[in-house]
Amino acid sequence: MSFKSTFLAGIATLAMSLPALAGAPFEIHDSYARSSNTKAGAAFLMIHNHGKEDDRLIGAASDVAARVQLHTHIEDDNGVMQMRHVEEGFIVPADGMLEMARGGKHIMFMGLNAPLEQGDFIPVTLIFEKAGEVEIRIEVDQERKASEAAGHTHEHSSD
Ligand SMILES: [Cu+2]
Repeated sequence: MSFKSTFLAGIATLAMSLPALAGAPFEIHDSYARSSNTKAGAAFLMIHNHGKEDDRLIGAASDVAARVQLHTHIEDDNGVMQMRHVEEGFIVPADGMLEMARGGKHIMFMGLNAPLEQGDFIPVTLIFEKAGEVEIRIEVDQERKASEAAGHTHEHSSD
């Protein structure tokens, strides 16, 4: 077991010992998943934090793929968008939201155990620093246009 997977397992154990999630102050919408090929896919969603404290999405897990990571896109020196694993995760600000949309932050599935089928709901566990684990199901929607991903996004880099 690599250092990283040991570390993540530690986080998961810690998260499970936290109180019930019914009290998690999150509202999740506009979630969907898609695959670019038979080996890799990604999920996008908006997480609103109605709580009074910032939280942080520190990981995600799913049995649909061998590895699940939090990724973002950044532009390299040549203006090419590159995916980057973000180990520290993403802040979900109090009274604000974390936006994971095409061309930006996303949950990455690497090593899909089976191709993602249109209309399927895949189980994903979101792991938060404070709220612990939140289990959701994300619909596979290969046809979703990037612009529909976020009704209230402003600017969008190319997909
Ligand atoms: Cu990615």
